[in-house]
Amino acid sequence: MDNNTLSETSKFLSYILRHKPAAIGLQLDTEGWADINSLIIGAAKEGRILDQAIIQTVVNSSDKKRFTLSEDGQHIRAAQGHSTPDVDLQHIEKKPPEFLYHGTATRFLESILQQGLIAGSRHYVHLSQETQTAIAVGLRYGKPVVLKIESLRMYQQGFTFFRAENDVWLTRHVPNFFIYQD
Ligand code: HQG
Repeated sequence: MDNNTLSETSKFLSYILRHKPAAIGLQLDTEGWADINSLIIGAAKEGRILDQAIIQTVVNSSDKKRFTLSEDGQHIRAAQGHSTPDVDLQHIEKKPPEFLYHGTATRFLESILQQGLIAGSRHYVHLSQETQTAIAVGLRYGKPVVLKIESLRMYQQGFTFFRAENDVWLTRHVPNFFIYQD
């Protein structure tokens, strides 16, 4: 499979497994799992040809380990990033490191420094342990800027943090007084 097809298929799977399973008549369970056969059948109805091998290739080649296969190999889910209300993935709660980072675009700064970081349409605010990841995330929306979050101080004050299967850190909201421009 060439890189374009790979990336396009990965985006399709992200869209279906995080945001709109109903677009292909697919049902996810509350932990976000989809039956792979149903996924293949649903996709085919929309003219998109998938099979086990293609799905396996996308899962294996995902730089961010976006997808997880179940142990029986018959189910797949997105590791994080959901917006669909069907899913309430029980991420593992974890004590965060002293600082975590959030990449965004400069044009969102003013609003973020006023309201703090909000999850928007997703279930959580996404944070990373390294600044490089944050820069790449910020680049998606324009000129990137990296925000440094006082995650340990938040945790000590009762905020909950989770670490997804692919090491993305999640929390519900980051008030502005824990946010610094790096
Ligand atoms: C911004 C990708 C104005 C926030 C990445 C972001 C990530 C505010 C945008 C994952 C705001 C939401 C998630 C406020 C937050 N005012 N703007 N108060 N609070 N924002 O895409 O974190 O490649 O929903 O800074 O790697 O950018 O898809 O979240 O710019 O891990 O696997 O609102 O998506 O992963 O955008 O990205 P998103 P995100 P994948």
